[in-house]
Amino acid sequence: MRIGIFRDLPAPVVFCGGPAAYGGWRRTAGGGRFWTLSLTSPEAKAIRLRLDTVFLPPGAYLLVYDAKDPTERRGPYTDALFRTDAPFWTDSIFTADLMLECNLPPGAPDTEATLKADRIVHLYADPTAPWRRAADATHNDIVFYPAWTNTGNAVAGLGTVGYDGYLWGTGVLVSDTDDSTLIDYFLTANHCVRDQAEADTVEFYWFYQTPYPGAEPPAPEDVPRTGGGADYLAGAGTSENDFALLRLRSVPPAGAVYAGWTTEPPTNGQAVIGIHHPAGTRKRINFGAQSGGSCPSYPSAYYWEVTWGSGFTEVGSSGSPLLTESHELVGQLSGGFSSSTEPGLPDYYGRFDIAYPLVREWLDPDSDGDEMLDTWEIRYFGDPSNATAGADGDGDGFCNLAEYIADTNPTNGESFLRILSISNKTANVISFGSSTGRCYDVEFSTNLADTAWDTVQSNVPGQEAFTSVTRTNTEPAGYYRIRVHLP
Ligand SMILES: [Ca+2]
Ligand SMILES: [Ca+2]
Ligand SMILES: [Ca+2]
Repeated sequence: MRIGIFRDLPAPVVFCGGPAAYGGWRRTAGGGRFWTLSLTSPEAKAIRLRLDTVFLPPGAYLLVYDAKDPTERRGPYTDALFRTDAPFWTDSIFTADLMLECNLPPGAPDTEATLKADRIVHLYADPTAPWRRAADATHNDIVFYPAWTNTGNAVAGLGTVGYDGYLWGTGVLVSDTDDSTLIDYFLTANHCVRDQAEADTVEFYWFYQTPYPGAEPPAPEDVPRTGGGADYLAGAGTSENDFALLRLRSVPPAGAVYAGWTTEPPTNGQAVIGIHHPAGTRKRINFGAQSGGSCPSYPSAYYWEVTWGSGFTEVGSSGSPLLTESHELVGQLSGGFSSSTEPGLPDYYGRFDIAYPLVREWLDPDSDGDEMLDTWEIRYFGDPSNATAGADGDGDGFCNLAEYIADTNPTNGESFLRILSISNKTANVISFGSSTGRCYDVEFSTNLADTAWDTVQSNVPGQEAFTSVTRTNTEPAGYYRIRVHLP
């Protein structure tokens, strides 16, 4: 759903090495300098600004803020964020009067600051536009379905600078099967985020929902938002199952959760649930069934047809998750026909089981579930399911799973977790073979038969090749041992 349009600036603001024609440098109390640019887009609900070229000296940064309320600000944007091969879009500021500010630290030469701003996105303020329009009472507000509150907190509204303006959609954080990491994978429809250039611009709107029954729903500008864009990892267009898998570049707010998923196809007639932001409004929920039909305009092999018994979707719901009664994701909304007047017409969701082979390397990095990641099994055994956890093919006394945990080579009998040396001088320096992807605990005991050993140091990040830990008191004499674990 388009909720904003491009407006090119009457002339690009080019700012290269000096105050140019748009206002001079001013001094800050701290000895630095700053420069501001004021932009007005009448009737705008919000503005994003495209910076085509930016170079900033170390310590310099940009800010954008509401000219009428400077506390409404985003940034600082530093040089590390700007890329030479892609324009940078500032985060939305909900105002018609935007200020762009460039700050230089004391002593920084202004000849090193270069900036070109040439285009804005103007988000509609027209009250008849779908964005923030009056709530439609026939939608089911998720606040009245507490069993879905937690799963609903995986769902976010999505703002994307698309080819023809600012698009609104929905998407969902999805979990992966690797419990040792927490990575912010996000699934939406490909027609909401088509490629890396669009993913660079995405803003995620969290908890855009009625906080408790009877409460006023929040405005989109008042909910937590993550900017900074996303990495576009995988996707397929509408001629296939219309999905995009992203990885957020900024951490979502506390309280956001990760939806589980399944590749088990929902059977015809199986109950399914949709959670979405219809027409860019607050979060809603639908209840229906996988209805088994197909539509000529959707290649049926790639889509689930869904018919709602309660609720319906609208533009803006695109990309939203389809879930089973077990709260497991099975697809994402591409489009369809349900509406307020004809809620019983079907919708079409791209099938997650079809996307799975393309997203498995991120979401299911241990596809055979033996706790050894596919990448490791492929590296040493040539196939993601070739390693047998309990086998010890290289005969070093450590089974493959133990060698995986230690990140040692399971095909080399000389490679296994061990202490390399212990110095016995004024301090004991314990050196052991290690990997940068693992953490180590060093323990001490005077008696090998002890069940509880003293911790010398725990959670020591592994260095490349070997790591050393020092115990300063050398008395009493005793024994050391090393434990290894995933971070
Ligand atoms: Ca495995
Ligand atoms: Ca072994
Ligand atoms: Ca080995």
